[in-house]
Parts: sequence; structure tokens; C-alpha cells
Amino acid sequence: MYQCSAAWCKSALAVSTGLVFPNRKKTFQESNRGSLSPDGQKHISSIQPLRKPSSPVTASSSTREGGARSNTRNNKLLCAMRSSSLLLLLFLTFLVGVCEVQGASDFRICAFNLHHFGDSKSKKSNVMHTLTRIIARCDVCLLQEVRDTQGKAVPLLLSRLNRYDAQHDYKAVASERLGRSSSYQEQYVFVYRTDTATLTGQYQYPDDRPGDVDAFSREPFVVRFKAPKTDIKEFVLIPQHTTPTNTTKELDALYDVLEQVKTMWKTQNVMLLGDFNADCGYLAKKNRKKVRLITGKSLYWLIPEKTDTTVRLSTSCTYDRIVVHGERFARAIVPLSASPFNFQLEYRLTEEQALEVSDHYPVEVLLKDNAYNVSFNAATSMSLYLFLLSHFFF
Ligand SMILES: [Ca+2]
Ligand SMILES: [Ca+2]
Repeated sequence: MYQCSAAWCKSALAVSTGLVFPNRKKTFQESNRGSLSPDGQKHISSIQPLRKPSSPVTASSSTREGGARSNTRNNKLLCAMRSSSLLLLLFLTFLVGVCEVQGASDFRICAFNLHHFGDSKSKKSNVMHTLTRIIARCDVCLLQEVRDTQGKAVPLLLSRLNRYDAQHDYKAVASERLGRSSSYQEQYVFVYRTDTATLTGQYQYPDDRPGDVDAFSREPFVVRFKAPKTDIKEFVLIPQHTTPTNTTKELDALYDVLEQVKTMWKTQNVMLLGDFNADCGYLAKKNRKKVRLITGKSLYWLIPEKTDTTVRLSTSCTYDRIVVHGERFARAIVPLSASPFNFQLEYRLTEEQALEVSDHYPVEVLLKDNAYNVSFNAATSMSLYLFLLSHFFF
């Protein structure tokens, strides 16, 4: 069996597999540190670059050295080929594993600020088509800035959705119209697939907390869903579209809503989501330490900072957020799956066409399904098996 002797080769193998065998580790370390002579002194010649011999050599030793160099080159070439093959094999196996895992776990929760969604937008067929395609990607989708005074736009969207995606049955649950002034009000609407999620509770936060009455302009309309095929099984969603000029205050007050809901429904599995306006000029860095939703324990902000959730090319702010509470919920999230959905890029729209739909991208996250860990372990085992197989037969 060919032995991979070069240090970088062993390193590549160790890194690519995540495995370090004890006997190999010793050799790798020795080759890096230099060998020890019988008198215990350390020689570093083994990690120095090859140099031309300084003294003349005989023809026979030159031939031997030439042969040795040729062998070394061959060894290196074989080593490189073997490592490349291994890396490719492992990479492909990993990809297959990831695809299986993601394919099996695509329970998607989305939050989308539709920017003045009402009668006018619902009459634009191209806009409704794009909205339908976006929402049809989600198992549960929170819609914000719904200003459907006639009460026709949401039912129209829902019927388009059910026609467009006949594989699922979509329903919606909406809050009352919320807002301090009667001239400007918004609704929260949750659209969900009835075949993957069941609504098991809804609660309009009354916003009458003693000492902090009327903290919100658009009080959270809290819902609870049962989703038996997900790893988490049941969870609560707290939506919020903050008032830009009052972002710090409202984000902090969301912590009180979270605490109340945890007690009321005896659950730790809570997600807070929506257009928090939690960036740029609306949430100054110095104010972040005042927000318990940021400083509180066991809260995970999933949309990475510096992510652009705005459609306009001229702005780049992480306004829209997804936050989960509790380690159990954090573990039930597909790693690195939280991100905005750039529908402009995906559906090849101009900036103007995209802005007709909304000035925000939706943000979304995937929940692991209950077979996730089994699939992931199977993929890992297969990687290990192929690694061992290739180790013995290459
Ligand atoms: Ca209020
Ligand atoms: Ca932007």
C-alpha cells in the first residue's frame, strides 16, 4: 500500500476527513517538528527546503540521487492524485448528504413586508404572480404591511396561491387592523400550508402592561403552530413590524411579550420575526445594549449582520430579522439556512419591477424535519466508509 509521506498530504487528508489517526498524527507532527537524533537534539533539516548539494558528488551517487529524486517526484505525484481523488470523493459524498438532508427538511418559515399591500397592488397581475411564487415557497409565511381596507386583496392572493400550487392547501389567519391612528393601519397575516402546519393558538397582545401601556404601534399577533414533521413539532411565532422611529423601544418591549407568551403557553419554543427596522439609522449601535431582545439569554439572531434585506440598490440594511428563543429551537434550525430571498435576482426582475412588489426581500429559515439527524448521520457514515475504502484500495 502506498504511504502518503508528505506533511501537506497528511494534513490535507486529516482536514478533509476531520479524522486524525493517532499513529499518523505522530508522524505528521514529527515531520513538522523535525526528527530527534539519538542524542536528543532536534534537527530541523526535514522541514527545510531542498538545496543543491554544496560539494561535488560521484557519478554513481548522482545516479542514485537522480533515481531517488525521481521516486520522490513520483511519490509526490501519486500522493497528490490520491489526495485529490479522496477530496473529490468526500466532497461529492458530502454534497449528496447535504442535498438529502436539506431536501428532507425544507419546512420553511418566511417573513415578508409587502409594502402597502392592498387593493391597488392586488390589481397588478405581474405583482400578484411574483407574490404568489414567493409565498408558495413557504410552509408558513408572515405578511406585514397588509392594508387591505376592502378585505379583498388577501382572499385574492390566497385563491391565486391555491391555484398556482395545487400540491398544497393554503389558508390564512389575520390580525385585526392595528395602528394608533385610524387613517393608517396594518394587519399581520400568516399564510400557511394546512397539510404541513396546523394552527393551534392565536393571541392578540393587548399592549396594556402596567407602567408600559401602549408600547407598540402594531401589537404582536401571536400564533402557535403544530408541525409534526419538523424536529421541533410545535412552536410559537411572534410577529413585529416596528415603527422606524421607535425601533429601540419596541424591540425591547418584545421581550415582555416573549416572557408572557412563554408563561401563558408553557413553551420555550418561540420565534420572533418580521421587519424589525433593526439596523442603519433606526437602531443605533449605542442603543443595542438597551434592548433585552438582544442582550437577553438564550436568544439567537439568525439573519447575519450586514445582510441586505432591502430591494433598493442604494440601501443596504438588515431590517428584517428572525430570532429564536431557546436552545431546543436553535438546534431545530437547519444550520446557516436563515437568509433573505432575493426575488429580484431569482426571477430576473429589474429594480423597478421588484420595487413594485415590495421594497423588502422576504427573510426565511428552514426547520429540520424529524428525519434530519438520521439522514445526516447516514451521510457522515457513508463519507467515513468511502474514506476507509479508498484508503485501502488506492
Ligand atoms: Ca399600542
Ligand atoms: Ca439593497
